[in-house]
Amino acid sequence: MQKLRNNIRNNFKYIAFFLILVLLIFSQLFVFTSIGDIIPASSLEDDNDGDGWNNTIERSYGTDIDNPLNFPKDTDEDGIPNEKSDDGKFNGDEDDDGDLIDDITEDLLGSNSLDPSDVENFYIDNNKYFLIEIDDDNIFDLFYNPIGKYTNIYCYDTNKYYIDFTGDDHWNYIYDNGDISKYILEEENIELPWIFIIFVIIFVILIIIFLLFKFKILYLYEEYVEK
Ligand SMILES: [Ca+2]
Ligand SMILES: [Ca+2]
Ligand SMILES: [Ca+2]
Ligand SMILES: [Ca+2]
Repeated sequence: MQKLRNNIRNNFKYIAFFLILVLLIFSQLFVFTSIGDIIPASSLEDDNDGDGWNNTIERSYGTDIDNPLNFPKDTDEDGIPNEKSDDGKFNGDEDDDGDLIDDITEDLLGSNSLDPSDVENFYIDNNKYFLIEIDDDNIFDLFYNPIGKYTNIYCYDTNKYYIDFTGDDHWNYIYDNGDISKYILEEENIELPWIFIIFVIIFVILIIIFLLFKFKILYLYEEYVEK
Protein backbone atom coordinates (compact mmCIF):
# COMPACT_ATOMS: atom_id res chain seq x y z
CA MET A 1 0.00 0.00 0.00
CA GLN A 2 2.79 2.39 0.99
CA LYS A 3 4.50 1.49 -2.28
CA LEU A 4 1.36 2.39 -4.26
CA ARG A 5 1.09 5.74 -2.43
CA ASN A 6 4.73 6.50 -3.24
CA ASN A 7 4.12 5.56 -6.85
CA ILE A 8 1.14 7.96 -7.13
CA ARG A 9 3.12 10.72 -5.40
CA ASN A 10 6.07 10.29 -7.77
CA ASN A 11 3.88 10.24 -10.86
CA PHE A 12 1.51 13.02 -9.72
CA LYS A 13 2.61 15.50 -12.43
CA TYR A 14 2.05 12.88 -15.15
CA ILE A 15 -1.43 12.06 -13.78
CA ALA A 16 -2.31 15.78 -13.54
CA PHE A 17 -1.11 16.34 -17.13
CA PHE A 18 -3.20 13.37 -18.31
CA LEU A 19 -6.33 14.67 -16.55
CA ILE A 20 -5.91 18.18 -18.05
CA LEU A 21 -5.45 16.61 -21.51
CA VAL A 22 -8.68 14.61 -21.09
CA LEU A 23 -10.54 17.75 -19.97
CA LEU A 24 -9.27 19.73 -22.96
CA ILE A 25 -10.34 17.04 -25.43
CA PHE A 26 -13.75 16.75 -23.75
CA SER A 27 -14.34 20.52 -23.84
CA GLN A 28 -13.73 20.59 -27.60
CA LEU A 29 -16.57 18.12 -28.13
CA PHE A 30 -19.10 20.70 -26.94
CA VAL A 31 -19.54 24.41 -27.54
CA PHE A 32 -21.78 26.95 -25.87
CA THR A 33 -23.96 28.75 -28.35
CA SER A 34 -24.82 32.40 -27.81
CA ILE A 35 -28.37 31.24 -27.23
CA GLY A 36 -27.27 29.59 -24.03
CA ASP A 37 -27.85 26.02 -25.12
CA ILE A 38 -25.11 23.38 -25.38
CA ILE A 39 -24.93 21.52 -28.63
CA PRO A 40 -22.27 19.12 -29.95
CA ALA A 41 -19.50 21.02 -31.76
CA SER A 42 -19.54 18.58 -34.64
CA SER A 43 -23.14 19.44 -35.50
CA LEU A 44 -22.25 23.16 -35.84
CA GLU A 45 -20.23 22.23 -38.90
CA ASP A 46 -23.15 20.35 -40.50
CA ASP A 47 -24.86 22.84 -42.78
CA ASN A 48 -26.25 20.80 -45.67
CA ASP A 49 -27.48 23.74 -47.74
CA GLY A 50 -24.67 26.15 -46.84
CA ASP A 51 -27.07 28.91 -45.79
CA GLY A 52 -25.09 29.60 -42.61
CA TRP A 53 -27.61 27.84 -40.39
CA ASN A 54 -26.46 24.48 -39.09
CA ASN A 55 -28.74 21.49 -39.40
CA THR A 56 -29.35 21.28 -35.64
CA ILE A 57 -30.82 24.80 -35.51
CA GLU A 58 -32.74 24.36 -38.78
CA ARG A 59 -34.30 21.13 -37.47
CA SER A 60 -35.24 22.85 -34.21
CA TYR A 61 -36.89 25.68 -36.12
CA GLY A 62 -38.54 23.35 -38.64
CA THR A 63 -36.81 24.94 -41.63
CA ASP A 64 -35.44 23.01 -44.63
CA ILE A 65 -31.84 21.83 -44.10
CA ASP A 66 -31.49 21.31 -47.88
CA ASN A 67 -32.90 24.66 -49.01
CA PRO A 68 -30.57 27.67 -48.64
CA LEU A 69 -33.53 30.04 -49.10
CA ASN A 70 -35.33 28.56 -46.12
CA PHE A 71 -33.95 29.32 -42.65
CA PRO A 72 -35.02 30.86 -39.34
CA LYS A 73 -35.91 34.57 -39.34
CA ASP A 74 -33.11 36.67 -37.84
CA THR A 75 -33.82 40.39 -38.29
CA ASP A 76 -30.50 41.72 -36.96
CA GLU A 77 -28.49 38.89 -38.55
CA ASP A 78 -26.57 38.16 -35.36
CA GLY A 79 -27.06 34.39 -35.70
CA ILE A 80 -29.80 34.25 -33.05
CA PRO A 81 -33.25 33.72 -34.59
CA ASN A 82 -36.02 36.13 -33.56
CA GLU A 83 -38.34 33.52 -32.09
CA LYS A 84 -38.03 30.62 -29.72
CA SER A 85 -37.54 27.32 -31.60
CA ASP A 86 -40.52 25.02 -32.13
CA ASP A 87 -38.95 22.34 -29.93
CA GLY A 88 -37.99 24.80 -27.19
CA LYS A 89 -34.25 24.08 -27.47
CA PHE A 90 -33.38 27.66 -28.46
CA ASN A 91 -34.71 30.68 -26.64
CA GLY A 92 -34.60 33.13 -29.52
CA ASP A 93 -33.30 36.71 -29.62
CA GLU A 94 -34.33 39.06 -26.80
CA ASP A 95 -33.57 42.05 -29.04
CA ASP A 96 -34.75 41.08 -32.53
CA ASP A 97 -33.62 44.26 -34.31
CA GLY A 98 -30.38 44.74 -32.35
CA ASP A 99 -31.07 48.38 -31.41
CA LEU A 100 -30.10 47.58 -27.79
CA ILE A 101 -33.68 47.88 -26.49
CA ASP A 102 -35.12 44.43 -25.85
CA ASP A 103 -38.39 43.33 -27.44
CA ILE A 104 -40.41 43.49 -24.21
CA THR A 105 -39.32 47.07 -23.51
CA GLU A 106 -39.97 48.10 -27.12
CA ASP A 107 -43.52 46.73 -26.84
CA LEU A 108 -43.96 48.63 -23.56
CA LEU A 109 -42.67 51.93 -24.96
CA GLY A 110 -44.52 51.56 -28.26
CA SER A 111 -41.53 51.36 -30.61
CA ASN A 112 -41.05 48.67 -33.25
CA SER A 113 -39.06 45.61 -32.10
CA LEU A 114 -38.28 44.80 -35.76
CA ASP A 115 -36.96 48.26 -36.69
CA PRO A 116 -33.52 49.35 -35.44
CA SER A 117 -33.95 52.92 -36.76
CA ASP A 118 -36.47 53.87 -34.07
CA VAL A 119 -33.83 53.98 -31.33
CA GLU A 120 -30.80 56.25 -30.95
CA ASN A 121 -28.34 55.95 -28.07
CA PHE A 122 -25.92 58.43 -26.54
CA TYR A 123 -23.85 58.86 -23.36
CA ILE A 124 -24.18 61.20 -20.38
CA ASP A 125 -21.33 60.80 -17.82
CA ASN A 126 -20.37 57.44 -19.42
CA ASN A 127 -23.90 56.05 -18.99
CA LYS A 128 -25.87 55.00 -22.05
CA TYR A 129 -29.31 56.51 -22.67
CA PHE A 130 -31.78 56.34 -25.53
CA LEU A 131 -34.14 58.37 -27.66
CA ILE A 132 -37.18 56.35 -28.73
CA GLU A 133 -39.45 56.85 -31.73
CA ILE A 134 -42.96 55.53 -31.28
CA ASP A 135 -45.19 56.94 -34.03
CA ASP A 136 -43.25 56.54 -37.30
CA ASP A 137 -42.90 60.29 -37.98
CA ASN A 138 -39.07 60.20 -37.81
CA ILE A 139 -39.10 62.42 -34.71
CA PHE A 140 -38.07 60.85 -31.41
CA ASP A 141 -40.76 60.95 -28.75
CA LEU A 142 -39.26 59.65 -25.51
CA PHE A 143 -36.06 59.75 -23.51
CA TYR A 144 -35.38 56.28 -22.09
CA ASN A 145 -33.21 55.61 -19.07
CA PRO A 146 -32.21 51.89 -18.83
CA ILE A 147 -33.18 51.83 -15.15
CA GLY A 148 -36.68 51.55 -16.60
CA LYS A 149 -37.65 55.20 -16.57
CA TYR A 150 -38.80 57.17 -19.58
CA THR A 151 -39.53 60.88 -19.77
CA ASN A 152 -40.51 63.62 -22.21
CA ILE A 153 -38.44 65.24 -24.91
CA TYR A 154 -39.23 68.16 -27.19
CA CYS A 155 -37.97 68.42 -30.74
CA TYR A 156 -37.22 72.04 -31.66
CA ASP A 157 -35.29 71.51 -34.89
CA THR A 158 -34.12 68.65 -37.12
CA ASN A 159 -32.63 66.06 -34.76
CA LYS A 160 -32.35 68.61 -31.90
CA TYR A 161 -34.19 67.88 -28.68
CA TYR A 162 -34.74 69.22 -25.20
CA ILE A 163 -34.57 66.34 -22.71
CA ASP A 164 -36.34 66.14 -19.37
CA PHE A 165 -33.80 63.86 -17.70
CA THR A 166 -35.41 63.69 -14.25
CA GLY A 167 -39.08 63.59 -15.19
CA ASP A 168 -39.99 66.80 -13.35
CA ASP A 169 -41.20 68.61 -16.50
CA HIS A 170 -38.07 70.78 -16.68
CA TRP A 171 -35.48 70.46 -19.44
CA ASN A 172 -32.06 69.20 -18.35
CA TYR A 173 -30.14 68.48 -21.55
CA ILE A 174 -30.04 69.41 -25.21
CA TYR A 175 -29.42 66.65 -27.73
CA ASP A 176 -28.12 68.12 -30.98
CA ASN A 177 -27.39 65.60 -33.76
CA GLY A 178 -25.56 63.22 -31.42
CA ASP A 179 -23.97 65.90 -29.21
CA ILE A 180 -25.31 66.29 -25.69
CA SER A 181 -25.02 69.49 -23.63
CA LYS A 182 -26.54 70.83 -20.44
CA TYR A 183 -29.71 72.85 -20.89
CA ILE A 184 -29.03 76.43 -19.81
CA LEU A 185 -31.94 78.18 -18.14
CA GLU A 186 -31.50 81.41 -20.17
CA GLU A 187 -32.64 79.53 -23.21
CA GLU A 188 -36.14 79.53 -21.75
CA ASN A 189 -36.18 83.18 -22.81
CA ILE A 190 -36.66 81.92 -26.37
CA GLU A 191 -40.30 81.58 -25.46
CA LEU A 192 -40.64 85.00 -23.70
CA PRO A 193 -44.16 86.53 -24.00
CA TRP A 194 -43.19 89.60 -26.03
CA ILE A 195 -46.74 91.00 -26.27
CA PHE A 196 -47.00 91.09 -22.48
CA ILE A 197 -43.62 92.84 -22.23
CA ILE A 198 -44.69 95.49 -24.77
CA PHE A 199 -47.90 96.15 -22.81
CA VAL A 200 -45.90 96.59 -19.60
CA ILE A 201 -43.54 99.06 -21.30
CA ILE A 202 -46.49 101.10 -22.66
CA PHE A 203 -48.14 101.08 -19.23
CA VAL A 204 -44.96 102.35 -17.55
CA ILE A 205 -44.61 105.15 -20.13
CA LEU A 206 -48.24 106.21 -19.51
CA ILE A 207 -47.64 106.27 -15.75
CA ILE A 208 -44.55 108.47 -16.24
CA ILE A 209 -46.49 110.88 -18.49
CA PHE A 210 -49.32 111.01 -15.91
CA LEU A 211 -46.87 111.82 -13.10
CA LEU A 212 -45.17 114.53 -15.22
CA PHE A 213 -48.56 116.20 -15.65
CA LYS A 214 -49.56 115.68 -12.04
CA PHE A 215 -46.43 117.39 -10.72
CA LYS A 216 -46.80 120.15 -13.30
CA ILE A 217 -43.62 119.32 -15.05
CA LEU A 218 -45.65 119.08 -18.23
CA TYR A 219 -48.64 121.35 -19.05
CA LEU A 220 -51.49 121.22 -21.46
CA TYR A 221 -51.70 124.37 -23.61
CA GLU A 222 -54.90 125.59 -21.77
CA GLU A 223 -53.26 125.17 -18.40
CA TYR A 224 -50.27 127.15 -19.62
CA VAL A 225 -52.55 130.03 -20.89
CA GLU A 226 -54.51 130.08 -17.60
CA LYS A 227 -51.27 130.58 -15.70
CA1 LIG B 1 -31.95 25.84 -44.97
CA1 LIG C 1 -31.13 38.01 -34.06
CA1 LIG D 1 -34.85 46.12 -30.11
CA1 LIG E 1 -36.69 49.01 -32.52
